[in-house]
Amino acid sequence: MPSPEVSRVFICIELPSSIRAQGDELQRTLGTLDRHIRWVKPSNLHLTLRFLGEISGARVESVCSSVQRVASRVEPFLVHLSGTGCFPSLRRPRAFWIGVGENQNLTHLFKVLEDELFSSGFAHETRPFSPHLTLGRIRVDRVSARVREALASTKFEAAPFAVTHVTLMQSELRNSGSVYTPLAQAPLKLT
Ligand code: 2AM
Repeated sequence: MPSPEVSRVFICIELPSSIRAQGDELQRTLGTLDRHIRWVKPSNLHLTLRFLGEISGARVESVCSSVQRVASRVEPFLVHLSGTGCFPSLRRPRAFWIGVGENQNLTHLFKVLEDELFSSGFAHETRPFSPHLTLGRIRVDRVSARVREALASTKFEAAPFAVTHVTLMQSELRNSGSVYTPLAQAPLKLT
């Protein structure tokens, strides 16, 4: 039986309500497109920096400290969400997402975090950092040409928003969907 001490966690950037509202609006527009698309609850929309999976309570404490140390060394910056796409491909879409414009500050934050986590014993992330905001997950292997075309032609553009803190988030998988609880919200360096 899994120990209650174990938590499923990830490190992310939380989004302002204006962006979540825009995501919600887009989900409503596409809502009835395909019953196999499971939309992420607007309150759960986030930008993942690093997924850590299930870790012990002691490691959660250590990651909290790491996140705080990293945040205190990185200045606030802007993120511009723009465009949409599918993972792994439009031909076999499993996740439908909003894209992040080229952003060296975001990549820098990811690298500093990655180094810090490596120093505290986590293996390096093997997948390239590919920032995105997942709007929906698709529960079938194939979708119709109509759905593919609708996803391919969907536009998204938001005003840049300021990233002011990094969050260590707990994710509990329930039948009704994921429940996210912030375990630490670390402010970026005060300028
Ligand atoms: P995704 O948005 O591309 O699905 C919480 O599950 C967050 O961690 C999601 O944003 C998810 O990315 C990300 N994540 C990365 N790797 C994951 C994995 N192996 N299992 C579940 N979530 C993962």
